[in-house]
Amino acid sequence: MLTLHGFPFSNYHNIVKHALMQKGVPFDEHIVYPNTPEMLAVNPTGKAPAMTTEKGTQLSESSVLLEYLEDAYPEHSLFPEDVEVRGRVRQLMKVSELYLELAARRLLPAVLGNIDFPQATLDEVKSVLERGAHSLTALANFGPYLVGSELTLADIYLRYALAIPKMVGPAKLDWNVMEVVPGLADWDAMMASTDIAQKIDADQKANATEFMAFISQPK
Ligand SMILES: N[C@@H](CCC(=O)N[C@@H](CS)C(=O)NCC(=O)O)C(=O)O
Repeated sequence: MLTLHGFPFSNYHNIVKHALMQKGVPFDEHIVYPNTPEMLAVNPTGKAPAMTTEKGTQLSESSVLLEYLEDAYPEHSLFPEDVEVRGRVRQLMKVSELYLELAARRLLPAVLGNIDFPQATLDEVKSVLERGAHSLTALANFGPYLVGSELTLADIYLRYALAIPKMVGPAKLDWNVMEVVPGLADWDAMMASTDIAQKIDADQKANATEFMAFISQPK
């Protein structure tokens, strides 16, 4: 059986876990924390998540894992049939990663570690986040999913890519992505209401104490 390596507090881990559950692909969840010898043994970057496929190949990078799952398990596809719409799904995933998740992640130490950042960094992060929010507004149709009536990988990716912007925006930038993108709050509530999202959120909550203990250990 396929193994997903990572930890349930991780938003990137949860993107892949959600896709596996949505596709109905059986998997073992191997709880392992970043940059440990155990993680480095399955992923040279040391980051979560990683995957050992049924044939024993070790892969990493959440978007690569999603593409692999679509190739290896084409049934219950999370990509639309139409290649033009598929392109839009990939565009939304990339925008979510580059201009929302990664930008906001820069300020995670400001929230979790209460570390002060120079105003220039805060301004720079906010301007990238605004670019992401503007792009989302232009590209998503919320009908009710991001590209229409069917759930796609773009919805799954964005749900977890928003975790850190939702946290750091209001706390450090006086800015809230949920308020600036019309339709996003309703979409988010719809995404959170599914059995799969609720299971993932419950697993994340249950992992919080152990993860916080892991990151507060002296390295
Ligand atoms: N580009 C990677 C990012 C994964 C990532 O940043 N994972 C976090 C956990 S949410 C991590 O392992 N961080 C540890 C580190 O950056 O050293 C992906 O898409 O899988």
